[in-house]
Amino acid sequence: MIATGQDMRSALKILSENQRITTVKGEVDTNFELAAVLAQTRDRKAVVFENVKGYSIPVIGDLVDRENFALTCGIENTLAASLKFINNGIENPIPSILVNDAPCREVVIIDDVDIMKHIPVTTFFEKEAGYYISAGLIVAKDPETKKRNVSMNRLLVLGPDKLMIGMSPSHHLHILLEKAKKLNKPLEVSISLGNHPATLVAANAYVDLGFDEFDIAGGMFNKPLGLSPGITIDVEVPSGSEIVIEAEFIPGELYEEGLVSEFHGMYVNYGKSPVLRVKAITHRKNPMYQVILPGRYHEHFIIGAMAIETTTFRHIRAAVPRVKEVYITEGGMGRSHCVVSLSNPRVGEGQKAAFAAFAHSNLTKQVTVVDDDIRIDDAVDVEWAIAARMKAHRDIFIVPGVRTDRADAVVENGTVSKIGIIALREETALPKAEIPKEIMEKVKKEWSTYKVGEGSEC
Ligand SMILES: Cc1cc2nc3c(=O)[nH]c(=O)nc-3n(C[C@H](O)[C@H](O)[C@H](O)COP(=O)(O)O)c2cc1C
Ligand SMILES: [Mn+2]
Repeated sequence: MIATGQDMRSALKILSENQRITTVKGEVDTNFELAAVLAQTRDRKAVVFENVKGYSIPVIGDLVDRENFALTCGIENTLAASLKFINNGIENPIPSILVNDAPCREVVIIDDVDIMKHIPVTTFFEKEAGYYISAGLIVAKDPETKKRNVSMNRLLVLGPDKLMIGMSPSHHLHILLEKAKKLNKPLEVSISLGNHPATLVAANAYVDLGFDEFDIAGGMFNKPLGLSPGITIDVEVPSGSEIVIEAEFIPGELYEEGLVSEFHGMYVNYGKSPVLRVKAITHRKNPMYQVILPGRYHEHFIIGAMAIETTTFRHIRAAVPRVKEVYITEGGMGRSHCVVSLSNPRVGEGQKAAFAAFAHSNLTKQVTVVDDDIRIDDAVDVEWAIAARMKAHRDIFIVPGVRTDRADAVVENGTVSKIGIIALREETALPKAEIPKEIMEKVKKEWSTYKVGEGSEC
């Protein structure tokens, strides 16, 4: 039996019960049209495309935003709650278990594999090379240690059983491929499509090589993630996956990708990338296909942002125990800009926290440090701290030439300049003008009795 509550279907059920799903009944084309609908929805509800031209499989988009994550993980929709929840998954990981009854194996296709025939793969941006699978969890095993690794990588369809896979040289999957090459061993990968928001965020956690990201998902669910063994390869996937592609790297084969969108919303050209040969496709009965609109769109940001802010929090905490919260902003595309709050920091701890954040994530290049009275996921509050507490000549520092990821928008020779903005209160700061705390609390508690704009919340 699949443990309940770990698959995309159970997440969709919760979203549906909470009116967090938009159903698109009209026919949409996989050629750009589906992407255009996702690009123009504004309420951040999950979108179910029921009528996809040429396919009988529905497509799910925009599964994850912060509210959807909170609902499907059973937590409050606050930064504090999500940090605590994801951090618990990393701090108390639970190893996955193999389960016998795997819905994702209900239908098995081995002999006539044809990706485009079985899966409604879409195109996204005009100048890209073609059809991309964007929501796949890539599962691989270290050829030396056999430890599992899970990540998300774009896959470009090259033929009925061929996919190109894009991966940053700094990521673990790339390291595993290099190891396999050295050992002259093939590297197998299972691609899991259609997953619970918690599993998607777990896959994006910046943890050490050898730390199985599925164990983080188990820690978040507080029960082991149920996995199903591969059919043609020795790599497992979540048993509740909607669709699974089993593949292996073709030794030495590379494909010139051309332009591809990045999280900053612009095209980049990364040159050649490795190619996979697909050995099997399996799926649930009546499967659904998940799409994440890549580029500069919110789901792409948020999945990464929620993972990165939690691991950044852990990294800062090791250096500055007074850290309260960490937020990765949407303006910074869920990657580049980070806001940190500290409780009663000592002199110089703001700078220390900024350096810890820079060091943790290649892509974090702006860190703003504020006190714990600031709501760091509120851009106006953060700007207030900068306006009211920062002295620019003293509190801004720039570190040029820091090694970064190739994906940064202004990367130069593999490096970027990082900026720290310390917007902390000085002891001599003007006192904050505040309404008495007990009256504020009383009004909050008795809010409904004031009949302020009937139905509004305080
Ligand atoms: C929707 C989405 C798509 C992504 N696509 C890629 C990609 O194509 N290439 C890549 O290197 N990283 C991509 N990432 C980021 C990695 O999955 C992420 O950094 C992960 O933590 C890397 O894991 P690893 O170091 O264990 O390989 C993507 C992230 C998201 C949320
Ligand atoms: Mn990893």
